[in-house]
Amino acid sequence: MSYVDEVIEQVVAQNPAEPEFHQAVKEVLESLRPVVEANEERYRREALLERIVNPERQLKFRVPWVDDKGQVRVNTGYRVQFNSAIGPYKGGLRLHPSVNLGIIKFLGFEQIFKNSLTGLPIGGGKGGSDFDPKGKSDREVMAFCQSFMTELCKYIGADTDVPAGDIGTGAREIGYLFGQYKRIKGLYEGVLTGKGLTYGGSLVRTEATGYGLLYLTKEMLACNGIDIAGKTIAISGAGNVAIYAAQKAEQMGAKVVTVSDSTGWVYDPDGIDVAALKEIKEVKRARLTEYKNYRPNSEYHEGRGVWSVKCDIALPCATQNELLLEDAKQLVANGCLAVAEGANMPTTMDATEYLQANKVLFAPGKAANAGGVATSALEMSQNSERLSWTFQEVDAKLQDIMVNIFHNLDDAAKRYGFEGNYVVGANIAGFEKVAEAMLAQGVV
Ligand code: NDP
Ligand code: 2IT
Repeated sequence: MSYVDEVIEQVVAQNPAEPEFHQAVKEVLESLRPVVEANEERYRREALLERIVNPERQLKFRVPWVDDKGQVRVNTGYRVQFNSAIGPYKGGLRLHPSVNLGIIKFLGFEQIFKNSLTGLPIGGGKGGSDFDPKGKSDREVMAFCQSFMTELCKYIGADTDVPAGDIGTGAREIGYLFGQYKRIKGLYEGVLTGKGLTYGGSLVRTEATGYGLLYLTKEMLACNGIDIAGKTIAISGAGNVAIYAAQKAEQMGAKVVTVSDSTGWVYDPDGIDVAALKEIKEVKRARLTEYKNYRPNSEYHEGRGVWSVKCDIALPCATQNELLLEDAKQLVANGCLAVAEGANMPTTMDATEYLQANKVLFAPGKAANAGGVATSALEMSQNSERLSWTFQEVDAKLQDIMVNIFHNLDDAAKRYGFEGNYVVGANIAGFEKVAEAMLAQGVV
């Protein structure tokens, strides 16, 4: 049996009931076959693949907190410190009722290669909890965050592990987490990114994932002779990534016609009103049913359906496995030219293969959404030098990083005879640096 197949088999056997983790490992290792085959003897002797699929450390802890009625509630907290070969662990904290160890491991595993692709010195990690911030008061969210950080603070630090936001963790949650870290540890350090601008945050971090997604998409299209201006875009999600993806798409002259949340989706033939979306989601923390009050010409539909709308470009920006084979078929039938993943692993493997087989340009999340973590690394740099850069400086660096990522994965794909396969390119380019660093550092 090939080394790749052996390790995939081991991962499935040793991590039962973690389908998302299996999926992420399979996708990466399948792409790495040409690299692994070229170095098989050495990698086997060094057990390189076994090491890369096993987190360096995984923490699971109890998070008790008191709700507004005086009832004690208990959630489970996680932090998976996956790989520190190229820098301190770095990755977000997801707060969503669906969170379990397998989901955090899939996200942490993806983060290793994504962070490597940014070209910045950050290792891979991820954390979170099954706590649901939706419908909770600010005080309840604070109580949860304080309890979560009371345990997490023992394991993180500006030079060891630097968490940030993800689904359900935005500016409010990062503020409460930072306050509690500082209070317990007595350290004013860049232990979290995505901080508010008055206490060490970086300009552009809020916008970075969505903006970065569009910078990379524009470059991918341009290198394939397509101009993004004038194109129709379908976006899923209505959170941090989706909002700023829509904003940048509009600035580039494209028209975004959809957004969605977990209950339904909006079709706005005149182009999504980003200011209205921001007010509904960022200020009121309300549902998308409200959108019609701002834009009477728009349609609201219950359930899922974003990918049934005719578009030139599809940007899944909500969550994992939200773009299925049947959706891919619909997109292809409607003449879609490109899919770029704002979310982590939003496209199933069979859907990805179908899109690629039908010549749809496909940018995988670990490249396309890397702008968020890249800007987090820029926030860490600013915290270290105790300076703040201007919006223009950070934005220019973000653009350079995204354009470089695209060319690195394009080049890696070409080097191994997979021209145009950006999934293979991203996995190989991300892996090469981490593998070299791991081998150089010996058996650790
Ligand atoms: P937010 O919490 O801001 O928004 C998430 C959006 O996706 C909401 O509209 C939410 O709807 C929807 N959503 C979440 N879970 C589900 C679900 N199970 N089914 C349907 N819809 C769902 O998160 P972000 O925008 O930050 O994150 C979105 C994606 O981007 C995630 O995959 C995340 O890992 C990834 N990402 C985020 C980065 C960041 O910097 N924030 C960086 C790189 C990747 P509802 O409100 O109804 O739950
Ligand atoms: O998935 C991701 O890259 C993030 N949620 C951002 C992580 C970070 O450390 O900024």
